[in-house]
Amino acid sequence: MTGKFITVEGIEGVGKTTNMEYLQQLIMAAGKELVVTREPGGTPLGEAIRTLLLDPAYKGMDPDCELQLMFAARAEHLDKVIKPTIEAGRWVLCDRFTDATYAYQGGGRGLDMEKIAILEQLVQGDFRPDLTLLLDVPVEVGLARAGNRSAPDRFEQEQVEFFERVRRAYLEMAATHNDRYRVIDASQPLENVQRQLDTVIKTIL
Ligand code: T5A
Repeated sequence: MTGKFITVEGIEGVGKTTNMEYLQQLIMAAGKELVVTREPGGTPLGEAIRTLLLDPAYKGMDPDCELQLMFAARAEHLDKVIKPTIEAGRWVLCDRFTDATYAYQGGGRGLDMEKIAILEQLVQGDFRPDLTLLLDVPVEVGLARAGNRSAPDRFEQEQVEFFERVRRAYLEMAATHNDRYRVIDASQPLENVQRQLDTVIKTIL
């Protein structure tokens, strides 16, 4: 039996990291073996690519270069971590995946969605998440939460309008792919967010 592939998405500061820990507890409490990972990253090579992608020294990186680095890291991640884990019957919980590319490089940077779809097909074939949890908050809430931390990375230095486009792209994808997407109102206090996550995870368990 193969495992499940669950992804967590949203703009900066929605609470992905905070809620990944909670999701991990829920899934493991149900007796599932689970690997928790993230994108860009998840492998030694992917983490090296992540460092390049987030480094403010590369402000102004060509958007096509950014796009292809995302998929380069993803190809390695799929080959070394995601697919072998799922094939072994274990579950994978991933902080961001290809929907982030549609939202950030497509929505945010304005790259052609068709170009992203071609790379998606090339790197993934028909492989898609079983469940995508979109943590949604108004941009000003997410940025205020994210802003309480250390120095901003290359993406966090973008303007509010960029994140408005990212959020809009996520919500459009959630409407289009409503078979696998669940939208969580992450502007609520943490215990309410976790209650929503409980309900969704029970359906897949
Ligand atoms: N990217 C990634 C692309 O452009 N294309 C791609 O294809 C991919 C895969 C990666 C960057 O790469 C880009 C997108 C990103 O910019 P990242 O580290 O994955 O970066 O993403 P970030 O969004 O930067 O992660 P953050 O750490 O900023 O946000 P989180 O994890 O969503 O937020 P978290 O959990 O750290 O919470 C932020 C603060 O809010 C509080 C927390 O305690 C914390 O202080 N908080 C709440 N406060 C009140 N109420 C709640 N309900 C709260 N939930 C959390």
